[in-house]
Amino acid sequence: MSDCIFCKIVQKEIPSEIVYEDQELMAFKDIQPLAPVHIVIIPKVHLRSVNDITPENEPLVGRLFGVVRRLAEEFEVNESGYRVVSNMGTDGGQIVGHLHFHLLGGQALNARIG
Ligand code: D5M
Repeated sequence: MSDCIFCKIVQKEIPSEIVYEDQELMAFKDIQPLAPVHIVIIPKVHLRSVNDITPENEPLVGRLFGVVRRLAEEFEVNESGYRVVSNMGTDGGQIVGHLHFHLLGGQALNARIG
């Protein structure tokens, strides 16, 4: 998608602090961190949100969670704990319309949801 900021990050058209990349997946530091560890993990293919996950791309999303787990280890939050969030749509507070998962940790996070 030509006007998608995360597709531009995938294409390296805009800079980002990439912490993981393979053929299908990418992870980079969130530009507006809400916690000491705040990483955004995305599939490179442009899916708009969780609503776009189909049986065909479920294996990709499953692999994405393997990357989440490895990043949690690498950034040393796997023992202390962390949160994985995907915002969807208006009520979910989604700003960027490219499926992504936030990995948040490095401090005690507010337990409240919403
Ligand atoms: O939030 C989208 C998230 O994407 C938000 O936390 C900021 C982050 N963001 C936006 N632009 C960039 C760039 N260029 N680099 C890194 N992070 C970025 P959501 O509400 O989940 O849609």
